Amino acid sequence: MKKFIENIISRQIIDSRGIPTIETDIILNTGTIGRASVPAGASKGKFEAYELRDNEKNNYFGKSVYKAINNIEKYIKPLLINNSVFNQKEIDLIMLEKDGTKNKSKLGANAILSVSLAIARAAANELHIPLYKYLGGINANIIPIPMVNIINGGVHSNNNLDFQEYMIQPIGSCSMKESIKMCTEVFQELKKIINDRGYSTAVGDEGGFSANFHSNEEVLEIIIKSIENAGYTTNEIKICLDIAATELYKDEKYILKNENRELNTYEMINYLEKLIKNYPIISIEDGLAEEDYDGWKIMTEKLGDKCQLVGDDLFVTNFDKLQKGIEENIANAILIKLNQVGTITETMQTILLAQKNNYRTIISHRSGETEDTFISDLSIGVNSGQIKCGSVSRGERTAKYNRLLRIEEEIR
Ligand code: 2PG
Ligand code: MG
Repeated sequence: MKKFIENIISRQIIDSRGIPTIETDIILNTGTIGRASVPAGASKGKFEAYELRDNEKNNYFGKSVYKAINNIEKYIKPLLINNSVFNQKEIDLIMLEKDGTKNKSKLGANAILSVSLAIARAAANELHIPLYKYLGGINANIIPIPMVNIINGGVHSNNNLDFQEYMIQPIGSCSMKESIKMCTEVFQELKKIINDRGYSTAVGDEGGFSANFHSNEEVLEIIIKSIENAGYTTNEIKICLDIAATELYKDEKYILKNENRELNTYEMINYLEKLIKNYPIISIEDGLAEEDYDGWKIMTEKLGDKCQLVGDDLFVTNFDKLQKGIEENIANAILIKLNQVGTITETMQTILLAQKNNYRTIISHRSGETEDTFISDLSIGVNSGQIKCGSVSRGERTAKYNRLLRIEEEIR
């Protein structure tokens, strides 16, 4: 019996920040359903695929997504009905051609992505295999090492921290089960320290603590203390930062409010170098702004062999941007976000390009998330090696970790 797409239903749901987003159901003639939803960023790269919102003042402050949903109903659905659900590439291409723009601004990357992901899920469900296996086949078996966010700053919190994310990575762990144990224990110890200092234990958008601290260094000291209090060493658990430097960059200067300093590119690189030297930091994401391209070259030359340098806003999961970065020796790792590019096909092409060129890959959530755990399966499906999906608190983040725990049980 031919298995084809019989219906597509999209709806508006809310994300973890209480902002509307799209959820799409793909319904097959066999009765099988594939469902997926789309996350949203706060610190967005300039060249991300276009997120279509209604911009009607009286509708969720302009944030509703009914136009994008209407685009699915009116333009995408008629083209996909009766197609085989196993034609992921063709389906993604049909949507790209219908959109016709470079950044998916006509139909909306959020509209396109919700369909693209739901198609993959429907296909996996139809075959009665888990999503990671559908995406990666028998080769999908590497459990990623997580970067677990424990302190939020930047635009993910209203505290005073310049850096957006302070994360820990349990490099001494051999399994997801162990990674979760290690990071959760550190998280609890961190909470005690923060509480003892009389700071707020409230959490930010990605579930990390969101208090006001005296300096970036104070945060790093506290993290080390909580690693030790939990009974681990900084050989087993390292620190990763997402500076999200584009947000700090004004008139060719990096404004560090917390430090009361303004740094030029060279000074910023020196500052990061000093941090790497003094603290067990092994990964820095967006250490410089996306437009500071020459700075990135210098930073990679200076720090590239000491530290993982991750391009997020810099590459926006874009194949051509990564290709250029590889040719010019910029960064040595890429953050992968499905909604920066807008289809699963393009996302996987970018991942493959990175892997072929020895750039490390980190599959990532967004600061505005849903309960969808697609990225957990994707990280294993493509053997990304690393994943960043927030703290060990807040349900939309723990959903991803809990999914990874279940997958680990299946493939070990
Ligand atoms: C980032 C992401 C996810 P946002 O900068 O890496 O942590 O944040 O989704 O706000 O872009
Ligand atoms: Mg980032």
